Amino acid sequence: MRISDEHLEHLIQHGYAVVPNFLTPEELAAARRNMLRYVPTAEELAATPERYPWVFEEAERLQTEFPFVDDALNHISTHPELISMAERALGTRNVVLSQAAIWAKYAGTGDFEQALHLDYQGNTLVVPRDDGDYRQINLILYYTDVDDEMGPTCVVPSEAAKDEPLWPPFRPRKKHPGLYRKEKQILAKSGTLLIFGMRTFHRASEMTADFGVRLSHHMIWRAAGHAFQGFHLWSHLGEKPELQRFIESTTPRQREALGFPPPGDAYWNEETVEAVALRYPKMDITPYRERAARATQSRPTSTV
Ligand SMILES: O=C(O)CCC(=O)C(=O)O
Repeated sequence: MRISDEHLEHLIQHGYAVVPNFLTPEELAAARRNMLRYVPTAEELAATPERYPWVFEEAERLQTEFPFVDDALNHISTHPELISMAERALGTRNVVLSQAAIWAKYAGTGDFEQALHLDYQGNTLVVPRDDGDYRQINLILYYTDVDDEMGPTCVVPSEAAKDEPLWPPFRPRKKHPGLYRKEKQILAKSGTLLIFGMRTFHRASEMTADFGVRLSHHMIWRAAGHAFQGFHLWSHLGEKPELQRFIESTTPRQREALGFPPPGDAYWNEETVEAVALRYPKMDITPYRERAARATQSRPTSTV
């Protein structure tokens, strides 16, 4: 288990946890290669800035959302270790990926400093509860080293913010200097995972380096059961070839993290199994077909 019970205990006690070396070197290299299909390296940008006008126009918003070209980032977004973490933190098997986006920030191109805030406005219609399956889990996975010049994320341990009201979600520095004095800078080597709650005040800080790129992957996990929460229903991207390809090639449990019904779910019958097999011709439909067939055989025959 890459995310230990001690990490989860830290998350619950303090509102955040840091997991160094979450990714294997191979996963990290593949994620970076995948990310560099979307954005240039810092060296490429410096050598030919005129090729990338959008970097300067959109400096603070260079984000791309799941599903991704290549599957390295798709696999990380639905990583079995993240599924396991979400199951344990929420106390339910019924967990789904709510949001996943990669983000590139280039030193010297924009103003990256944020105010301390909570992320919930786009993730729930109400306000967050941090217990049981109401909990939503925010993740930032760093694909480059983030030292104190590369805009480290800052978090306020939950015990230092326990008297803060939930609304409003933003805390400007001028009005809340005390909260900023309690924040902790998360300095991270590439491959590190930061986990924090929806009630954890945090922010991105300014990039003061003259040169470099900060690559990160931001995710949110939640329980499937509460319709007042959630950022994405992945079905709305069902026409995207990237999603079609990933659904065809991944595991039933990773599909489930996107909302796909698991083998054995009551949804599956002869008709849906065969039509889904047509929709995703490269997918191994066997587990769905076998469980549906077994369910049909064991159904009691009517005596009426
Ligand atoms: O990139 C970071 O370090 C934090 C970003 C963040 O908190 C946000 O955009 O909500």
